[in-house]
Amino acid sequence: MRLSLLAFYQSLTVGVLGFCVANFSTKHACAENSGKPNLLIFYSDDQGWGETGCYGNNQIPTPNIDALAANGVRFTQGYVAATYCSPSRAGLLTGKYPTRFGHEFNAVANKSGLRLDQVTLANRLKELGYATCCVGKWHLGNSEPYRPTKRGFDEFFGTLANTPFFHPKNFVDSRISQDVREITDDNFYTTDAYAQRSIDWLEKNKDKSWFLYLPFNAQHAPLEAPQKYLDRFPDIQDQKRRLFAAMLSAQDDAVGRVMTKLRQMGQEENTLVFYIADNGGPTQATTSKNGGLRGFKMTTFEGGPRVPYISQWKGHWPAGKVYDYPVMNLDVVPTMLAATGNKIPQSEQLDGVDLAPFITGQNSARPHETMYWRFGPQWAIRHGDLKLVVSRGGSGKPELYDLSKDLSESSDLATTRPEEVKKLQTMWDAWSAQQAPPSAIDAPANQKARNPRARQQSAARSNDDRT
Ligand SMILES: [Ca+2]
Repeated sequence: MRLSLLAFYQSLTVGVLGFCVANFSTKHACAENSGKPNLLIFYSDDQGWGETGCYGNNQIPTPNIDALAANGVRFTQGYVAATYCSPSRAGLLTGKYPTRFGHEFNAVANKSGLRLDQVTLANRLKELGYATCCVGKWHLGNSEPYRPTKRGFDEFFGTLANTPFFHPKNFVDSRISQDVREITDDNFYTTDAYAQRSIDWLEKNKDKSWFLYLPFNAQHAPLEAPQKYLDRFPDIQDQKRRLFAAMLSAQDDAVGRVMTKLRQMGQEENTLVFYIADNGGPTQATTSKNGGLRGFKMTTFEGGPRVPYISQWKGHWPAGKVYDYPVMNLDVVPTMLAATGNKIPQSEQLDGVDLAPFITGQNSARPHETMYWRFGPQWAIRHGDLKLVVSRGGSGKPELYDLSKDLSESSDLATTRPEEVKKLQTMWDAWSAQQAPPSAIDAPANQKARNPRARQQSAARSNDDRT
């Protein structure tokens, strides 16, 4: 079964790429000054559902992120298909549940990367003639075949995995070479540098149709910020919170700098923008709050997968709209492809949908009647407003919540509504049976080594994966 599935995906990849290559020269010519929309994704790291002004944070001003919502659509129930970094990115860039292809844990990125038979959004757009660039934290594989420039991006400027903000690790600037390089400049701060590099790349590619993917490492640990951002928050006494505020403020500035560049280029109306966080806030580690939701990053309670989710497309999307039906990060690929005038064949079985008809009101139904999550022993299904969930921090048994009345998942209905528990359990079991087994599993800390020093190193590695 696995062999036939693999063969299917390989033939699909060859077929899709072959079709695109056959049409490449024509489409590439069309992409220059074609008027096709530019595409921009801001992907924030570990930013809880409550952590921007437009999602209720009144402590840390985020005027530039809020402006995206004011000029576009703010989704109150925006989800990611996985509750931590690498699988979330795998879902974003493929439009498929990452569990479909075994990308259930961060360990995949550490041991290999996003499976090579998976087509990324950048692959698709590059074959349509788009200029493509990834600036920021990749986290879909360190070794060369898995790096951004082998996955559809013309250029990459950023880190291959988690990193400090100063003197970043695993840093690559593909303009210079594909090799990991050391950053010796003490003033290099990833968030600021990513904004500058994005602006430079946009200037260089302003006459083309372009796709810029900007996955910040803010606000992932470690908490680090230049003094100029810390100085904006003299009244926050909790130093951890003050650092977080500075990091978010820096990221908001970066969003503002990129959007200002679009306006200067006269391209804001011709650019479809998404702003999404990769998973919920790990509140204890970084203070990132989840707006009253239960759970955190790496749990299947709402605080894990529900995130800030905004889209702006001036002149196409309504301005200042609040959209309340659930959407997912898996919807970005089909929405962006549709915006270019292209469709992804149904045979590819993407899990995301084109959001355009839902945003414009052409379709008043839910984009997703049912959503699924699997994260090791934790899992969840949301069908309509009912959610059946097994999550870290819960009872260990499936719990049933009505999210339309119980946003904080505090009143378990499992014992009073057993028929619905059974129905949702059956649906999730059927979905889970269609998913691939994890291709690499996160090793629990302390199980790899016998001597204390090696055990310590093993635990550190594992914690790095998990945070
Ligand atoms: Ca993350």
